[in-house]
Amino acid sequence: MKQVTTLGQFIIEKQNDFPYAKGELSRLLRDIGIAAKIVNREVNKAGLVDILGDQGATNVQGENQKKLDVYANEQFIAALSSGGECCIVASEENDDMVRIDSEVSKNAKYIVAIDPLDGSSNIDCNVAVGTIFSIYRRITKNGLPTLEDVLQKGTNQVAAGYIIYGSSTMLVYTTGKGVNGFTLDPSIGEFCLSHPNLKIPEDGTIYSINEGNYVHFPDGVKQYIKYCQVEDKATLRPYTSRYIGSMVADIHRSIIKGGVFIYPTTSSAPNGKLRLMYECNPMAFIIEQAGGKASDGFNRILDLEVDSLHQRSAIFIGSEHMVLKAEEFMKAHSAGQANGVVASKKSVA
Ligand code: P6P
Repeated sequence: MKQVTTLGQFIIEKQNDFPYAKGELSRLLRDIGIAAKIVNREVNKAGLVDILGDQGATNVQGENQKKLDVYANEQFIAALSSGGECCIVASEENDDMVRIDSEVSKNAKYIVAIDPLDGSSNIDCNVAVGTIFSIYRRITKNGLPTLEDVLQKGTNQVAAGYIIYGSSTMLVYTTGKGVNGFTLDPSIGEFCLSHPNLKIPEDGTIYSINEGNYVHFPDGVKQYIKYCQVEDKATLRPYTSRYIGSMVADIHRSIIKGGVFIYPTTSSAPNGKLRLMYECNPMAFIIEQAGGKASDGFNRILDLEVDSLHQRSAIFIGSEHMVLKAEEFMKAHSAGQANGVVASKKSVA
């Protein structure tokens, strides 16, 4: 009988990786795992329960909030509030940061940035969606936590992870010592270690980008797409194109099979579409820990200055050799944008 290691057991076992840890991070990760199981239950029956369709409200992104978005946001914030280890939540679904003022959290030392249900536009057509989270240590030492505690560079993350609600439900996370994947076993209601020490292939043959935006892409991206499509047996081209429209699913596939996911700047999204705090930074931390690479086409994602909660960034992320090749095309054909990309971060919407 194969030994089953649950997420809870694994977290406790790995706690020794942090000699000064007193269990707070372990409890925080456990709280996230509990909320993930609750959200999973609703995602898996979304078609049956009247939580589909637009809530009618719109979030700070101006996107219609689907009820499952709202539900997932509420569940994660509730779990983080009751767990007592988190003092602020920065969520895609909330215009401003959410201070956790509960009695148990007043001395909490962690900040969580979260996209509670990424890819939610796919919910109604039963395509994989996900949750993405990023964990930082509080910087300020006393008084109420402030925006300074939240707007930290990606290199300051102490942990990051995602949950993918797909053909199975998986939780994948890192605390800076490798990446591990856990598959939810519904028969026992536990996330069980299924993908220990995940590593992304250093090369791949799958490129993932919304080619519907082709005319609006930087020239470097257009040239890279053409490179992917050229017949060249020695380099296994033409590559395969796969685009789910759910970042978590496209990046999870890249980790398992190898590949590159690109969401560049476009004319309608001059700073990129994806959010630096709760989409790009956590995914970049995970991918680098799995041996891959993540940039905005020029600069390492984890090194980017964070100026605002909902700051956007271009992202080129996945197998190291594929990201490097795409960056070569950006340098050769869109070098002028390099400064623009960095400069535009200062004027982020
Ligand atoms: P587009 C989903 O809305 C999301 O935030 C990511 O999960 C996904 O990769 C991207 O947007 C899809 O955007 O413009 O291709 O539909």
